[in-house]
Amino acid sequence: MKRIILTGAAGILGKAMRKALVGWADELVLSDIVPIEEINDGESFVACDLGDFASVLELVRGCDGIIHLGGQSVECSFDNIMNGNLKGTYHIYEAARQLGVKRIFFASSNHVVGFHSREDRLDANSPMRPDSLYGVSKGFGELMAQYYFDKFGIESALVRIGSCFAKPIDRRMLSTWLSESDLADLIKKVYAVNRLGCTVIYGVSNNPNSWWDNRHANFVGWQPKDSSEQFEEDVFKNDPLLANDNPALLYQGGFFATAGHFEDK
Ligand code: NAI
Ligand code: 15L
Repeated sequence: MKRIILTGAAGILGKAMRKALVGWADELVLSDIVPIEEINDGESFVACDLGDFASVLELVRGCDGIIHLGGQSVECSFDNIMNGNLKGTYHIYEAARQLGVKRIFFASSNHVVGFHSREDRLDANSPMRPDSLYGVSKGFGELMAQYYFDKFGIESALVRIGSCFAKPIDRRMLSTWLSESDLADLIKKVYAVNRLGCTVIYGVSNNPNSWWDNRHANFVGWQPKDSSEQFEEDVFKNDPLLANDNPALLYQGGFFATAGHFEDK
């Protein structure tokens, strides 16, 4: 791989992917709205607010691919979501079109489908049922990607990441956990496959009780290796059972689905 941009490089997943992708690209161009002080060999840094098109255009110039992790990553005020996720995703795709970038890894979220019941088994054809304004913004990003594929041929992996952390910390995450190593492997597969199209992929490890079926994306060749099973005992010990009638238990998005609307200040 040549020159690849990593947006959101100062965030949780950005930091993890910097480590996991060492040596994979000729140059990993780190970008974030907050500064990153320590830059390693094979990396460079460009500060950029995704909400500012001129900055995004400069960021994307001369790159061969984009791993788009940047933006608002949980529920927040609409203004924040609009800047980082609505404008930000549009700016990434429009810059890619103007500058001829052909493939984007888009960090979507399970919260696009968070209002589905935990009884449902979902695949790429399941309807979006966002559980938050944040989830709506990720659905918007997926539609943006589909539009830029259909009209301009820009390929995307729409990766509905479950819960990507060092380890699952609650009972829900036993179903939704994605290991950092499986995520890094998915990024590599997305850039290695001959033809990607515009493909929804659930970003989830090989957990025993997953709600998501990735068979439609088998052609990408990604086989997650990790499983939340090894963490079950710890999670059961540390995360008390919620009452059966707690609505957060009904929905895949958990408390994203039950929390009230975030008030703009
Ligand atoms: P994070 O909040 O730690 O990182 C997001 C980064 O984006 C931050 O460093 C932040 O400074 C940057 N950012 C925010 N607004 C920006 C703007 N306007 N311009 C430029 N940069 C901006 O989030 P995390 O956990 O690393 O997630 C990365 C991506 O993956 C996010 O898009 C998130 O929605 C998505 N995701 C993550 C999941 C997880 O389990 N960690 C689950 C599902 C989706
Ligand atoms: C997300 O989309 C968030 O970015 C992350 O912080 C977690 O809350 C994750 O979903 C989750 O559902 O566990």
